[in-house]
Amino acid sequence: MSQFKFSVGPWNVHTGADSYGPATRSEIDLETKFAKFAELGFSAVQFHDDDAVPGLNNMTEEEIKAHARQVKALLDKYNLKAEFVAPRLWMDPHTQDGGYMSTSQEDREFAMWRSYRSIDIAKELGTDLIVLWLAREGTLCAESKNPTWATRQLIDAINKMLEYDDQIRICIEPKPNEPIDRSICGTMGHVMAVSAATIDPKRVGGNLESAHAILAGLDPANEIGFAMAFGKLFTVHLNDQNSIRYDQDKSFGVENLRAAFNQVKVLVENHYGDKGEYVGLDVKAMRTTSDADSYEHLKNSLEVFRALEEKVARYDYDYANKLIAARKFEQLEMYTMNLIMGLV
Ligand code: XUL
Ligand code: MN
Repeated sequence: MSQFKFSVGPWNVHTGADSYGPATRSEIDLETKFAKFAELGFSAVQFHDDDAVPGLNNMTEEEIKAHARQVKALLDKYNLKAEFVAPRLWMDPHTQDGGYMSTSQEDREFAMWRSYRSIDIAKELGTDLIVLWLAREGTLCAESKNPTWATRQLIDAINKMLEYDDQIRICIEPKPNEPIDRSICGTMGHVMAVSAATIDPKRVGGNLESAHAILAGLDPANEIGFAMAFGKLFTVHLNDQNSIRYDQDKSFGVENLRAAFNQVKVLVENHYGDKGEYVGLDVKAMRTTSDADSYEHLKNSLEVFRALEEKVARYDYDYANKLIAARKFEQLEMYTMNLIMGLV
């Protein structure tokens, strides 16, 4: 049994299409995904605004809320909660050059409209958390944006969301690149600085995704620990990533088990989950996976997380602290390796 509650998004069960080829698996409807998420042991679902309310651009505010209420009823049916809603500011023609930092005022207004609607949807789904994955908030052409102006645009946009609703919490999911070339807010350090500059810093935190930290050349466990030092790790997206390549969203721990162990260890040591935080997975099945195995990567990630949780529970802190005091780091390293390998 795990001490944590887990969450996952509908996009984590997908058709396998990538930039170079078509779908390799069939579409699965939302209710079927909910049923399977519950069966696998997930407690909550993460949403983009249009995962919850498809086609919201062409709906009135009341129609959007009414549709969100139907999704809430479906969640209730499977005893699932909604964890967060994230405005999808990267698929629409209006977000070609980003949202809050777009060079077009009309597009910036569209980004705010989607953000306000995401807050409305979140409230109907019973969550106070908005995630901002800043997909295109940066530059494709370095000279196209003044980074100082762009950073202030982000702070202003967040302030407007905080003013729109006095309960909502905003959680930035930083990523250093992809699909844009250079992000404006690419790491957890950036997120903490932006948070501090808003009108209500305690309502603005971060979502650390393992793969995004690795893409930035940083250690995911240290990024988690950094945000937790400020009490601002509102959620996590655990997964894995083979070095600095395209964003892979591999199953948790499959590339670097020691780094995965240290992510679980830092979460446990700092009482992640005590304020109701979920352990979110943001993992994708391989393109070669069959329809029948559409959920295997979720099962595998949960299994790896729980196995590492057991390893952390068995971690001999007295022994480790003695080694640390004597600066016997070779022995400390090997103790950790032996624990992970199942040799102690
Ligand atoms: C993209 C990514 C997104 C966000 C949600 O890299 O991680 O799926 O987690 O918008
Ligand atoms: Mn993510």
